[in-house]
Amino acid sequence: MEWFDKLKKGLSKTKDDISGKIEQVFTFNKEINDELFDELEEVMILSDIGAITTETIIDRLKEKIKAEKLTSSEEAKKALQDIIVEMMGKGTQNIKPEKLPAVYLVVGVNGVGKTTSIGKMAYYLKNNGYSVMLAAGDTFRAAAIDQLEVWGNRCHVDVVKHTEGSDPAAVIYDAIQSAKAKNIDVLICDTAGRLHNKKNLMEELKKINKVIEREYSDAYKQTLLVMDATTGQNALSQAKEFIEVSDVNGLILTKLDGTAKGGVVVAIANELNVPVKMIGIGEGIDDLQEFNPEAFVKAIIN
Ligand SMILES: Nc1nc2c(ncn2[C@@H]2O[C@H](COP(=O)(O)OP(=O)(O)O)[C@@H](O)[C@H]2O)c(=O)[nH]1
Ligand SMILES: [Mg+2]
Repeated sequence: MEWFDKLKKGLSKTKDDISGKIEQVFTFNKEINDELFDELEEVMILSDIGAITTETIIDRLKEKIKAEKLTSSEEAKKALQDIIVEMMGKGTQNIKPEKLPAVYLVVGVNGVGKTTSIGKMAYYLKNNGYSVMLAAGDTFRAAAIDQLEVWGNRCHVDVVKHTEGSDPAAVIYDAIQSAKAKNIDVLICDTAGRLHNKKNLMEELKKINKVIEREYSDAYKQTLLVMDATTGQNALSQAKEFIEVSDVNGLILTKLDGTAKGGVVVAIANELNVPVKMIGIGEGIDDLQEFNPEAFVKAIIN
């Protein structure tokens, strides 16, 4: 299946809703007037684009309509598409390492899809010719370690683990030694997201980062934040908190198959200074896609 088709299929719920609604605004209002802007604003906010980004987009749309003397709503729709594409940036994003060896630290709150995404990332990277190893840095529950092992078996990659309740930084330490010994290209580290407060989480991540910097200073290091698209604007505020406390290099946006909204992707592009690298569009092993902003915009406005 072509990747564009797959993205479209994965976004089908998003498409029926956000895109269907945007389409309706432009079909019902043939002329450009206040009603069109009001309806557009409402649809965009309801689709998780959020008030701040919606306002920015509507303002730019009004300016563009004026500057280019657009008169039909069809032209306005095209202008809207251009504005959002410009906001999102061009070029396909992915998680291929810029140099080797690489170490990826995967962070995010509980339940967003970290462990599942790590499994899919391992599969994706292996398919692209990289050797991969996983580190079970979420030691909070035995089930979390088992879950990562299941993914390791599925992808035929080694998983370095300790027992439940052990120190995550020690797991990462061992995994780094093992990755070095086996000449692994990419080591992906799982982490817990269920620490009860921000201070604890910060301290744990700090400790892990210290180990990585000390033991693997030459490695290409990336901190990837996983966000659940179905939580809309909440995902955005969670992300802002993580970005405040750690250097996040990229975002993995999961569960885009599970939301009829999807506008949060646009809000992320406008409000966070971190690129979306990959998107999750299902629970299967190959349901993690490289992110192409332009294709995404075309899937929601056409
Ligand atoms: N539909 C769908 N479900 C997902 C996706 N990514 C993760 N999940 C599900 O979300 C749930 C939580 O995932 P998990 O990886 O355990 O989250 P973690 O706590 O962040 O490690 C699981 O049931 C996953 O199968 C996705 O892209 N689409
Ligand atoms: Mg997990």
